[in-house]
Amino acid sequence: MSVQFTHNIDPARRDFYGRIGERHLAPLWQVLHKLVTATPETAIVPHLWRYDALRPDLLEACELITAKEAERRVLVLENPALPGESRITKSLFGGLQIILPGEIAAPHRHTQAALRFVLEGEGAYTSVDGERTFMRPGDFVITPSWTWHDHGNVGNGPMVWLDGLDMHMVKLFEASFREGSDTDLPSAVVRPEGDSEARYGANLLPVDDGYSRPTSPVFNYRYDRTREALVEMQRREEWSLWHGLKLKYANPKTGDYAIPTIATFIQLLPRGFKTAPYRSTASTVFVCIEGGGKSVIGEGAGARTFTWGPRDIWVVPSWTFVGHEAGSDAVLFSYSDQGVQEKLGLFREEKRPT
Ligand code: 1HN
Repeated sequence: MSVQFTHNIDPARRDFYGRIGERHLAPLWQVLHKLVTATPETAIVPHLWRYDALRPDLLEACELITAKEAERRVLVLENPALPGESRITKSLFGGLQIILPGEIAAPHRHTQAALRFVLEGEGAYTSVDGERTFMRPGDFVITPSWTWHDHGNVGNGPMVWLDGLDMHMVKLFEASFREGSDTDLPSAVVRPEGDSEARYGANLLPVDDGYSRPTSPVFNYRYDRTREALVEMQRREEWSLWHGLKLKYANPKTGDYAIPTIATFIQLLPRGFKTAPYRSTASTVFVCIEGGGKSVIGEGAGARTFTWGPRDIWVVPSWTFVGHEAGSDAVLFSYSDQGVQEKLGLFREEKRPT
């Protein structure tokens, strides 16, 4: 049966929407195409944080608040399109944490999983479930969901790292729990430093270990080993047109991403290399650890070009083309929600021919 309208239907419709609204009902047809878009519509914008420009702010924060009072002295990297939401992408948190010599960040645990990517300094440790790891620039360190963790700086200078958390996924699912401790003391050391790396980081796996977390049991992927692998592979001069030489940080027990909710990668772009335009549904945070270059993000008149060097951080939104060009041999760390999207069958990518 087809309906023919012979008069102006709009007032009747508005009246109807008003009446059903009182009963918490709404017409889908008014919002369908905002909800189900033909292609991804991103709420975030590309942005670059230059480390040298924000380092004074980190140091000033140290004059204004102690690590103890702050619990974690972190400056949040806020996507400019989403101020006040503590989002670097729609699903992920990014922030820079600074800890001074003699300070500790007391033990706590939460269901949000965290990564640390070390930018500056040495002499600070992170402890996870009673094992410490001392961190150095370029190290990728994991705090799995619901594990006790604390940090301490026993070195001589400030130490800074990037914190990445799956916070907004946990928020979406309304699955956040946290617990603090009532002491200001570091957590007890119950396993020797290097224990996890020895058991799980040497292409060997213990039998009968009872380890059942979905997160990698290796909790520090040290940069000296990562870099050695990249340098060795570079000799073969085999490059992905879209990624250069790119590797994912893997959980040795499962082959999955090291953190189930946050995909992490390391990537080498040799001097002069220019990647072909690439886009995916995973908004991605990039960090330069070595070298320098530029990234072109977007297309046509709206394209942005970011020039980056060591410790700079930038974000590429979902379904936005990006091409990188290395001015010198460059190493990039990156993190995104790609692994979650893959598991849900949502991940898509497009590789432009060159
Ligand atoms: C957190 O627990 C840490 O443990 C760092 O170092 C950053 C950002 C939001 C929520 C919890 C840490 C964090 C955080």
